[in-house]
Amino acid sequence: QQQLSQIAKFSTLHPRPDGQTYAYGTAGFRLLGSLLDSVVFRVGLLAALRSRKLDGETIGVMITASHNPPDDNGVKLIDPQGEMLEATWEAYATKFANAETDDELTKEYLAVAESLNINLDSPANVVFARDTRASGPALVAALKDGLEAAAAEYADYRILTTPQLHYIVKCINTAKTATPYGHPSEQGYYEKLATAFQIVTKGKPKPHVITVDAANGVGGPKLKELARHIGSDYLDVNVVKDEIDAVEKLNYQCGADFVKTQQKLPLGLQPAPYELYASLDGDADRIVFYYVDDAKKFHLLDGDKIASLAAMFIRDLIALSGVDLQVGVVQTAYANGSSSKYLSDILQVPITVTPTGVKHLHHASQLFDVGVYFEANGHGTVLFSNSAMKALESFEAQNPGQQDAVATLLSLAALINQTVGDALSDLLLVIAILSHKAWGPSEWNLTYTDLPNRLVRVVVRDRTAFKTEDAERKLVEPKGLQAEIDALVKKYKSGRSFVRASGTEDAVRVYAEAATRLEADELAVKVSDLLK
Ligand code: NG1
Repeated sequence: QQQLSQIAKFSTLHPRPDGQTYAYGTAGFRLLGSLLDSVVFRVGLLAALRSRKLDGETIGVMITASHNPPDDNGVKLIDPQGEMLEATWEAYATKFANAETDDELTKEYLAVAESLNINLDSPANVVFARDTRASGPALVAALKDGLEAAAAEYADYRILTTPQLHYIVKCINTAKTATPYGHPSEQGYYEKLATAFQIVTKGKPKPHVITVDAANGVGGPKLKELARHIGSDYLDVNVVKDEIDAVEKLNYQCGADFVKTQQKLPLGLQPAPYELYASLDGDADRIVFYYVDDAKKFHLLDGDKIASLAAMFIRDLIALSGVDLQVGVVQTAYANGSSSKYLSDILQVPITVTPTGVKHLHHASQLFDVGVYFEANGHGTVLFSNSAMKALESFEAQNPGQQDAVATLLSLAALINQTVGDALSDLLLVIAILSHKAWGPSEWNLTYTDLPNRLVRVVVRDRTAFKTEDAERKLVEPKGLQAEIDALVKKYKSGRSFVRASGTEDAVRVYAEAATRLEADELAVKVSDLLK
């Protein structure tokens, strides 16, 4: 009862803006930072309930708007194993955020507690962090009010990348198990990754210096710290776009999203030919790579290229090791057709296609012994199942080749963030693989050639009218539209196109690919015209 009156009291300090409706989507809540105060307060309440429901396991709350513009912000919850919030709880989050009055909010709170048999006197534990946005500190204050109102214990990890907080959540919740994930601190994260990188690349030539565009976000200082732990005997990283104090520059004409969607270099970058470059997004959970050739032509190495590289390397290591494990890849409809062909025809690894949103990819990749998942935009990771880890740890190698391969696989599992896509960990993974293969970016790029493609954002009257099936590759509604798209696609060599409603913006996305740039552009325009 005391908790409920505290919630009602604190809630008056965080009023919900009139006329605003909120939805917990694939990226949590995300909109203008100035509209999020009440939402973040209420997320604090929900995080406390979630922890109580899970016997006091620690829940994470990350305040970030990732690749979005500087004035935006967002908030998302992290489940105990470092995974995204369980889908059924997204609906509670949305309900809490939209409760009209303080009274309605306490009623919702009680209703969730009662319907899920949650004891409100049991312990609740929450950890949180934020990115570098100007609206962050005020939102943290709102979150603390929510946690205090709900009588939760909490720890403020201050400024972190999103994947660092996922790592810490998993570390805390596995600390007392037989397989602790690591030390639950930022320091522990650097040490774990640095040690794994040193082991994986031991005896290989030192990689060329890599230049990383940190989108003027949190990834900049964190990458420098990580590189310091790795040591310049192993790796030289040149971090650019690292002005975190110039808040208006966050993600502005730089960063992973800009480079991937514009298919061009970050503003002002003057790359040397055939050297490797990378761009992070604003909270460092995504990465894309690129280089220019002699003619200064830009070549993008996106999430599909990372997935293919990782799948190839791990598949070969598994074959060398003699351990009976299957590697599989999870993609979305946005994966370039050439990458899927390369994976299935050349590498002969199984592919699963899921709807957009990393939680879908993450779950699907848990079904493989080793599941590689990446969205084309560079968000992804590689998951080693518990049984794969046990098989590797207990394997008795018959020769040094097998022993080496098993040791490398085990170090890769430590190097790769097992909770969520992590730009810093993925960066090290790619560098380690390239150094094993003695490849530069152009050799990596040669594995397959992307089909030219175009992604178009179309604003429509009602995006909810667009319903899909078959992992978003076919429209079922509006009726008849898919047949019209199919008829257009048929006219193009290697043509493929699909339409789906965005989960993060009020728009519909049209994707098209075809044998030539001209045809891909034309197909995208023609399909977009069908929507008008
Ligand atoms: P939507 O807006 O649903 O297309 C976008 C990205 C996703 C994912 C989410 C979450 C594309 C085409 N879509 O989703 O891959 O990253 O944002 O941030 O890149």
